[in-house]
Amino acid sequence: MDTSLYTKAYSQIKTSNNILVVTHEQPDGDALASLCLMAEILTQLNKKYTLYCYDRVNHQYGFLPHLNELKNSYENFDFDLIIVLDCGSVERTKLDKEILSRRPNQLVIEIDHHPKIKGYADLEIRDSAAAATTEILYYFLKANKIKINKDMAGCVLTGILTDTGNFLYPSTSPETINIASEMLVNGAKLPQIMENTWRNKSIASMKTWGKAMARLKINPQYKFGFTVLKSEDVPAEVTEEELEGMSGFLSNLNDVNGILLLRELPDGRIKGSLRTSKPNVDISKLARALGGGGHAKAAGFTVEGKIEETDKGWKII
Ligand SMILES: [Mn+2]
Repeated sequence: MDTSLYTKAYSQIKTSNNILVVTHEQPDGDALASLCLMAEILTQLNKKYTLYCYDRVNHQYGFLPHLNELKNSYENFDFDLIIVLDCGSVERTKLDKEILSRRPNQLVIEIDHHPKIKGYADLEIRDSAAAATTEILYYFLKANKIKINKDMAGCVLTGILTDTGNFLYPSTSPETINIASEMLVNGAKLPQIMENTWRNKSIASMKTWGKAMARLKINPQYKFGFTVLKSEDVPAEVTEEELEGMSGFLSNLNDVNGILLLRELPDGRIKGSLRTSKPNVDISKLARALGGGGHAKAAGFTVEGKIEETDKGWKII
């Protein structure tokens, strides 16, 4: 990565006065940790900023600094700089109309590790080999000689751990491990992160995972594992976050090219999560063919419909 992009982005931030920092809908640990890390950088610079996410956030991430400042509304769209973090596409901000029709004096910086879909930012920092957006932000901190405090270190490590399934996914590189180790030295609290992001499953969510696992089947022709969760399988108290790691866990299944988890959402749509641990399989191609997107090893899509059981198996109607 060309470090001049990092220094350019930092100078742009320093000359801006009213900054919007935004991440994707249904945010995960990396999305929120990136947002909070940027908030900490802006706080150190004494900048006026708004942290925005379309969806409300579960309290489990309350340990991240600045998370209590997160809003799902804003007063006026008169920002002079918009920083988009961890969004595979501009649509995932749910502010795409505002961002795409921005005034000439409104600049957009995009920092992301998803494969490129369509350019829209004035300055794009993209590294699809990075394990997390916070990994890219680590290089941003280094390139700009920003002192990494405990809070920043915690954010970088949270993004890395949640986006690699605690170093299990193939996106984990030697650099990822080195950065994580450096963050521990800088004061990141590993036990606190693990308690809140991993050892946080309720009995209701464990039983829901159990239902999905009990139904797991393998398609012998494609060597593909798949399972479904109907909306009645998921009790209301089970949060989106508690179901988050399930597809990653299912990808531990041996001798398959990948897995698919189909889950009915309360709003009448079906969410498909695709995972693979095979180095030569790019699962995002399948996700894109189904109208979704994502990474080579972890991708997904959403379709309208319901899941029905037939004698031949599960069917989307
Ligand atoms: Mn991410």
